[in-house]
Amino acid sequence: RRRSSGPGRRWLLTTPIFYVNGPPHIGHLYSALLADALHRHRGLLGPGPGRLATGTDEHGLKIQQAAAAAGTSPSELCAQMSGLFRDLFSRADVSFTDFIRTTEPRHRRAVQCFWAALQGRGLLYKDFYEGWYCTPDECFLTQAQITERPDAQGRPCKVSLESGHQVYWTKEENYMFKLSEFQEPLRKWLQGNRHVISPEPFYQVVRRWLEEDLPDLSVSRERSRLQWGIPVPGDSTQTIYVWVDALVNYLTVAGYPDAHHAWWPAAHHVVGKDILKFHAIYWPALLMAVGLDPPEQIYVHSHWTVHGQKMSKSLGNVVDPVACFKQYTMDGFRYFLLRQGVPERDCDYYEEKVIKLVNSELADALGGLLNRCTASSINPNGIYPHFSESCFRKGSDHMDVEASGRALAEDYELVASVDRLPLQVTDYFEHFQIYKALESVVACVRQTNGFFQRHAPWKLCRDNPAEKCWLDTVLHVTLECLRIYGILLQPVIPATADKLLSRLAVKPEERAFTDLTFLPRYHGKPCSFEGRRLGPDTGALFPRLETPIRRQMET
Ligand code: ME8
Repeated sequence: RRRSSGPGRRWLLTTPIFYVNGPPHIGHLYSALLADALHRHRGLLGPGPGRLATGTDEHGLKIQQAAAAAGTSPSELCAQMSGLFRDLFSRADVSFTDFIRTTEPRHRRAVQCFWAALQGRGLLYKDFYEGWYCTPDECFLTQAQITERPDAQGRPCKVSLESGHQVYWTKEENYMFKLSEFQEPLRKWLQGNRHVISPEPFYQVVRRWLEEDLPDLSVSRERSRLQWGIPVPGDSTQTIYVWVDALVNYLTVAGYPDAHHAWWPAAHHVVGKDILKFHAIYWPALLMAVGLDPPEQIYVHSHWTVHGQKMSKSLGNVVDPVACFKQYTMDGFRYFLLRQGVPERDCDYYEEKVIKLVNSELADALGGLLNRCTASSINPNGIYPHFSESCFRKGSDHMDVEASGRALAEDYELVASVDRLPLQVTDYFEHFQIYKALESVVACVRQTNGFFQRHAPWKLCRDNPAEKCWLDTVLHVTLECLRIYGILLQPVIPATADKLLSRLAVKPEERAFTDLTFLPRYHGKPCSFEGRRLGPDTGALFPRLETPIRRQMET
């Protein structure tokens, strides 16, 4: 039922393009990491072709005002801030294949062509428009969408119900897009594509929106008020609305207007819930309007809060991702965000939670397991030892411990769990439940630690042939488990997974989905790892992080 994977399937994964009115925070990083993990995971399933596009949204009143407040020009502010986003994503190992800035000539051309296509189809008209305008949200609001609240000086002022930002009564001549004509086509599209928006609760939200009236959409602003944007072709008094400009970025990165056919509509957009309406209503309608298909998939995620409060610059509680990388390492922080972030609901961030999670799952459970089966005391030759079928007998006599060697029922359960794991993980990724994929990997890691503990290989004597045979088998099974976890964790913690796989001597060309056959010897197939020398020991897989309390006591 998912069209995003499978051999030869194309995908164009995208993140929102981010406003450059401030530096990036962990919310922006989260969007990018979700898209990156999906992109990397699909790369494991087959080489693509796939693309991952991200970038910055640089036009609009918000940016114009931010530049004025900072005493700089919009283009300087944009260049500086866009650079921060690009650096952050490069540093965070986001494997983007394109980074778009809406101030680039290729984008200006795409937007103007798109506009001409709308106009050519008779879907734009000019009209006087008046209403409450919210600059931070860059949109007009109806009476029902605003409320009155005192400002900092206690004076009453009108604010947006949804965002709380102040609104102003604005009257101007605008181009209008005949959005209302697309209410029915949008409903049909949603009905025919029940999985196009996930998670499911967001699909329902959009369906409900479409039950209400869908008024035409103002798609330009007077140039006298907004100069920082793309001019309407043939009308120098108007600037194209920043949201039309922004949404078209997805076509720009697909090669519009000349070369997008190979990539459109294979677009899979990752977006925050705050911009769902733009992506699930306006964007599909605009695409239909120019004769293009809506995107194949819209993945929606919720927000990060800090100690229960929404992250915002005015509250001063914005979490700086670069500081987090320093404190928790890059993979540690990637792991935390993707393991703890649940797209359906807002998630709370606090430092102790990061440290606890990363220490327990990456340093102790995964790192500890690797340590245990590669330690020179237990694996003195530093190899991937042989697996003995007679020690770990399979078949009808599984439960017959006496007759079938030393394996126990729980050991077969472990094998069954790890056998199932790759498909389970893939299914979770395809359903945008990366946190569940990680949960299932961790459950297996813990099961493997249990297996190791249960058989206490450190108590076995290498000089006794029967015990050595079993010892080798326990090590072989454990290493096989780790090989599977390493491959499956690549999309989330690429550097740590590389370290793990390199330690296991898994070659770069042996790390794809097709290499996920677990414990081939148990399944009667040859194993190319048996007898292989392990890779060099480069120290602990994951450093234990210090808790703030301990750090405090030390200073
Ligand atoms: O809306 N938690 O840009 P933007 C999680 N330029 N994600 C968060 C977040 C938080 N606290 N805060 C922001 C725009 N995000 C437009 C988009 S797309 C054609 C144009 C993420 O800089 C989330 O994905 O305000 C949200 O949708 C996006 O950043 C908005 O970034």
